[in-house]
Amino acid sequence: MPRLSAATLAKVPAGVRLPDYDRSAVTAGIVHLGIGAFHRAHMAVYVDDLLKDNPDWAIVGASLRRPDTKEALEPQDGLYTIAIRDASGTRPRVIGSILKVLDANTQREELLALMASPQIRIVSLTVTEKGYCHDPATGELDQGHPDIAHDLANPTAPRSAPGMLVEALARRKAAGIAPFAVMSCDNLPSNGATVKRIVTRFAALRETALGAFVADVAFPGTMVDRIVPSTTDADRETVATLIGAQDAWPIMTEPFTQWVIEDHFPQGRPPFEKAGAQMVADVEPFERMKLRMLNGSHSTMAYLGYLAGYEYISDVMADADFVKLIHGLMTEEAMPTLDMPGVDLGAYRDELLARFRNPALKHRTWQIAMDGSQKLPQRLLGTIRERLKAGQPFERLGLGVAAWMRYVTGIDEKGENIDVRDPLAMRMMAIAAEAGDDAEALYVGLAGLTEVFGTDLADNQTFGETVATHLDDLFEMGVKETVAELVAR
Ligand code: CS2
Repeated sequence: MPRLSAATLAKVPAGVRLPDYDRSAVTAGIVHLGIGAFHRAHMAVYVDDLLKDNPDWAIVGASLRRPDTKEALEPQDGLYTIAIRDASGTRPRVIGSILKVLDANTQREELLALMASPQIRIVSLTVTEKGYCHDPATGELDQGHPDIAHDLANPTAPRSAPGMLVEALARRKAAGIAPFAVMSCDNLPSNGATVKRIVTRFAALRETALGAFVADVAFPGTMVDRIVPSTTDADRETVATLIGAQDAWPIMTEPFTQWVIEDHFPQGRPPFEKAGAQMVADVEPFERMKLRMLNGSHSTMAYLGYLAGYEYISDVMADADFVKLIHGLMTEEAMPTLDMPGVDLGAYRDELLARFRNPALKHRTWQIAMDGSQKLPQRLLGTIRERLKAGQPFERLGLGVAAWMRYVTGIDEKGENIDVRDPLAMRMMAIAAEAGDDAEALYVGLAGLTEVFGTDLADNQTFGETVATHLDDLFEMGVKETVAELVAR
């Protein structure tokens, strides 16, 4: 079977949607840092919808860590398939909006030169939570981060996302070229304002005047949503059969997609709204809703579900006790903290539950469990803080936190090792080893991670009692019993 590429595109069976524009006639207006599966299922698809009428907004992608996406897409001329899955089947579409992928490690100069050129008016990012080198509890730049130390010592050869952005902006400043807008598409709270604070701080550490320059750059906030499980070899075979060509890295996703964007692009932007994005003046309420409802549920299901032996989110959703727990978490604990005029939160919740049930999606609990130390603050802890302040209970959210603590011990209920992926994994496992089977000691050790819990939660007695009691139950009764007991109350 031939490899998907510009030359083989004509052989893709009729019925598979292909780029509806001349790819040789479009030019890049966007550089995207962190060209992973999420970007390729989300923003790149919106841009693909728009290129026919807006040919100067194509994307050049860059990977800051591994060159694997470049290696997969280069022989395919940047073309790849998204496969949209639900109970009714798998529908492929070929995307052409990514013109080229650069590896920041080996092509740093080419990437920085492009970012500094006037044709690039937006630099967007999906570098995951940890890619911003910040303290998740405070949202401030982590000045002790090794990549930040490296980039401050070598500002013209940066390796972190903040370092890349600031070096490109410094070059624009020196050349008298207006700055690009920086658009984070990661699941951070107030992602625009947070990333602006981090990047401006980094710039100021380089040079005061550069800090002032970056303080005036536009950092529009976004709420992004589409569930994107990692691709498996079985997925590659399915896609090859559907499109009649080999695609080294197709992207599997769900029908649902949402993008809410703060409309702040001084150098212009593609008409994202024509592709279905919502352009708003303030994106924060949407982000908060999504992080607390979708991602808070996801993380809770990931830790409890993994420990209960459920491989996929759809397996978790087949357990009536877990469904009750998640329904309650959203309805009783998250929804009352949200102020969303004009949005039917009950309908939003029901749609989320239906998406979680999608049997074709095969979204691993283990995948969502990754990097919990970077995710917990905005997904569960912010909601808990508000409930604490209002004197309201948060049993289900507290169980989610306890399940994370149980998970990061690295040993499951059968005594088998868990492959815990997290920047703090080593520290957390050392804390767990020290605590042994003492739930209270484990709670105290982990709650002492101030970059996750700040100092307020660790000192809060109600928080401590709620989480430590659930943690004790998880050890004593196991996950399924603990969930059953809580939802029966
Ligand atoms: C998930 C998200 O992996 C995770 O942590 O919760 O990636 C989730 O699928 C997306 O935010 C959905 O938009």
